[in-house]
Amino acid sequence: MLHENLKAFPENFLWGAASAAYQVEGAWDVDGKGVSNWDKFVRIPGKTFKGTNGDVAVDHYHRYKEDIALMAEMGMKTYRFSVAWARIFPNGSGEVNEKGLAFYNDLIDELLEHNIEPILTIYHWDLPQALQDKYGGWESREIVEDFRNYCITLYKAYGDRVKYWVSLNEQNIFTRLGYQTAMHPPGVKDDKLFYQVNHHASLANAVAIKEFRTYVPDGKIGPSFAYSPAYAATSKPEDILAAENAEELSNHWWMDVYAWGEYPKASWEYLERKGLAPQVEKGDFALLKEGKPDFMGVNYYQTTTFEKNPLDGVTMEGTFNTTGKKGTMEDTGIPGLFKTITNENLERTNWDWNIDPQGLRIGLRRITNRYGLPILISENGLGEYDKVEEDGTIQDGYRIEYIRTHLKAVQEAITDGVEMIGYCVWSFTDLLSWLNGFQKRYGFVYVNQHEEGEHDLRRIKKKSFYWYKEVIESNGENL
Ligand code: BGP
Repeated sequence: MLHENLKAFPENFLWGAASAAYQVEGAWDVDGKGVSNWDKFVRIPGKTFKGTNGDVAVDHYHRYKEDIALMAEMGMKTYRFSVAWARIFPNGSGEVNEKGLAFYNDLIDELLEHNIEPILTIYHWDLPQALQDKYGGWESREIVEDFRNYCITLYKAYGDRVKYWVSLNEQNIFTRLGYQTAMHPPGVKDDKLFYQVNHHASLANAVAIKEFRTYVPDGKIGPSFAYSPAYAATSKPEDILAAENAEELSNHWWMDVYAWGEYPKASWEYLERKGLAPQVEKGDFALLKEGKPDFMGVNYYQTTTFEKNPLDGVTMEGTFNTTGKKGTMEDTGIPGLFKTITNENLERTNWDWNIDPQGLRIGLRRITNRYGLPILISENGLGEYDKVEEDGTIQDGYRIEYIRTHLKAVQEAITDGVEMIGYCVWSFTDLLSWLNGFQKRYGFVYVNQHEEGEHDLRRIKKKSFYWYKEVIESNGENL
């Protein structure tokens, strides 16, 4: 529907930005931190763009006060950050590292002193390597107990001050890239294991939420799901079915479990026939049902368009664009179910990500209709090259346009009746992009950090910084 007048953003709307420990902190071996799976993975030649790693990242560990001062200057209402498990438990379990606990304590206090609501992500992909070595990390059900212990430690330490929590960040991405495409640690390609690993992660997510009710009864918690709503390439029924298959196997496979504690039917039947369905033990579904979140966290970047894929069609082997050379992304799919196809109606970034604000509105409505949960947009933003002009400014009008149109879509969704908690832009400062180095930038604040050459890590406010400041000040009135 076309709206003549849009509803205003809610009074207490959380305007913010997000980050993740590995991508900003640096200080990878400082103050007793243990080694994470990413600390190890990035050292394998050829895994990341030009061999970049998070050893220093943007040194937020040492510069968080400067960064939070900038957030306050911008008027940010919330900051979503993640805790590095290996800072709290260098070995994943066992003895607590007090210095690690102290770091996030100080960070949280600093945020609160500046009236910025902390949103704490418990797990944003950096697993203590010790657990990978001990029992294969997510490959073993043993991880559920270690994760429970880690969560309870965080709830006890920070639950008095942190009221918004994200359990797992993009479970669908870290399991798929870790175990289906081998692009993330531990770099495995094994479909059967992928579904099993994912099941363990779902159990861990449910345990995290269950324990949360005891330790932080007045808080809110939910997962952050990487939602790419599925479109059909044409109105041909076989393409519509392909898109349905994709929506179910790539999206509902996770969101149904979060919201209802159930796997979607047709996908379960399909995986069982293929011998790929996860092994489920007695009590698993009861536990999953107990882990109902307070909100659905949504990380939205783009929609994906699908068409029919024959039984001998393309697989998940296609190249992913991690170089920033437009047009290098290849189609992927699952034979007999679906394959991706370029959507000619959409513009793309230099990393071949579709730019589709309307897709966000569509996605928000789908979630609302299916699950009836409030939504926190825990990530949305534009990764692009930025250039420091001779006068020292960064004119990122393209980023302003991206965020403005997506915010407009959020407002349209609000007008449609979607209950929105807040909106976190990815990201506040520039940071390390897992596979794409430092050249793919997302921040409102430029950080002088590069793959090669000069990198004094100085912070420069981009044009978008001043723009977002005004958006926040006016509570989104002048988009
Ligand atoms: C999400 C992750 C973030 C962030 C973002 C941008 O999937 O949760 O950690 O990296 O995507 O992705 P990229 O860095 O690949 O451009």
